[in-house]
Amino acid sequence: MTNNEKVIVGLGETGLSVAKYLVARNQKFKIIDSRSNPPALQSLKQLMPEVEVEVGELNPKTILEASELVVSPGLSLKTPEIAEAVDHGVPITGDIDIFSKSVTKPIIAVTGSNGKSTVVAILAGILKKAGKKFGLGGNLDGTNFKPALDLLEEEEKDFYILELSSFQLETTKNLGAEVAVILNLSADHMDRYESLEEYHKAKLRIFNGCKQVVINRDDIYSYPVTELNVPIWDFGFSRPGVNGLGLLEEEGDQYLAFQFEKIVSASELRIFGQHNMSNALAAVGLALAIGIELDVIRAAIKEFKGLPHRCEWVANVSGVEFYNDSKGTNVGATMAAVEGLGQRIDGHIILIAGGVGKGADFRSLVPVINRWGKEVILIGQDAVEMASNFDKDISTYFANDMQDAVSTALKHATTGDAVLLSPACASFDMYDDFQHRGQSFIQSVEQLR
Ligand code: UMA
Ligand code: ADP
Repeated sequence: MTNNEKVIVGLGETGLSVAKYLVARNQKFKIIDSRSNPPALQSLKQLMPEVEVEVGELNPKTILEASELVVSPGLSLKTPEIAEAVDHGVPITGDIDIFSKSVTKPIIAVTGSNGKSTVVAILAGILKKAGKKFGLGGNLDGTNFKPALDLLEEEEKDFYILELSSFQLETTKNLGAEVAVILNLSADHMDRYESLEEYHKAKLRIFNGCKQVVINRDDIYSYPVTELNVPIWDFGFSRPGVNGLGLLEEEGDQYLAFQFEKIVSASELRIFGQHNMSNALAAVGLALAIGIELDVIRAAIKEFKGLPHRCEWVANVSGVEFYNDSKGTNVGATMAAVEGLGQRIDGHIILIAGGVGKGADFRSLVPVINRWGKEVILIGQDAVEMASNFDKDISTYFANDMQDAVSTALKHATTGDAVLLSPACASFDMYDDFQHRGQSFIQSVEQLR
């Protein structure tokens, strides 16, 4: 028996954006959140005081009687109350699903374990240079942040760039993107998914109904698993072929290239590391797919300076460089950051890592630490668990807090070494979010001077 009312599950940023969207369309709904004081409660009370809200638990009755559940990305569909509703045939949707049904302009959709924000930011720079009107939203953070549905309340755009998490894709049925990409896949969120396959399956939903695909030649997980009869663009580190982006070597220099045409030399990029070359190539592929001229792309790529908290240079203290990669929240990200920085410096890396491990297998970090690292300083909830995965010959220290970690790192460094914060973990045991953690690192480094 339904009460013919939609129920928004979750009153965070997403829940609030869905509420605004439904109110603007005169639709009746309720909101429910298991937290007693969900983050967007005050905003909701101010903006839409008439909306009925239940907090403190997910009342099964409310959920089972819903005409449809609009589930926020932070909640797994396996949450018992939601799973029960699914079993009873209550329809499930999410903000991106709603967005895809309302939008009338092309979507450029980006997912992957790492590099999403960097790629959408490069693409945004390209579209800006091309004079296009675009909305940028989805799973972003900080100043770039806008839940997707909020974009529909703005003036009309030529394109929508969406950064999408696997969580958002779980509730998205037929995105119908103009072009979609899975940048790469490595283990993340293993506290939510039973296996890498389950996580991959969520990501693959990005291709549903898409008109063009960009694939990463170097990552088999980026390929659609079902035959899609649509144009394919590919990127990777090898020489590019037809419709391909890749690297060309010429007289000792390396160039990012489209087919046989050089775009920029690697040394002209302001972002470093192989992973960022991969990100730049992916962004070029997406831009070409929507018909942007190569000259515009070239100019924008050269200007992109990188986002804060992603392999960001902080300071040089007594000949030691400090880098903030607080957004390195999984093992794959930290591997890329260590490798990228290791290739750039003469000395070795002292890595500051740790936090909430999300069920990750930290053994994969060992080879890059052995190759580029000097020692590891661990902080946070899963520090001991992380250390138990490392070889005995990796010097490991435990620090009480960020200040302790940073000063210990400096003590152990010599000129030419670099200290890198790239935690391979989520931050919420010690901080509000990764920006807060990055700021704490920056402040701790400043106190060394
Ligand atoms: N929660 C409850 N009870 C509820 C509802 C939520 O405990 O009833 C918890 C969730 O388990 C989660 C937290 O509250 O731990 C936030 O969940 P939410 O769905 O309310 O989150 P939003 O505020 O709507 O933010 C979400 C994304 N967050 C997540 O998916 C966890 C934001 O991505 C995104 O910017 C925003 O929607 C708008 O699209 C952030 C993120 O951390 C950056 N994403 C993860 C990542 O990048 O690794 C996926
Ligand atoms: P996301 O939005 O997917 O989290 P970001 O662009 O914010 O990705 O980058 C987060 C971190 O992931 C970076 O700080 C870096 O450590 C790592 N990273 C970025 N791009 C890649 C990539 N293409 N492959 C592997 N790791 C990457």
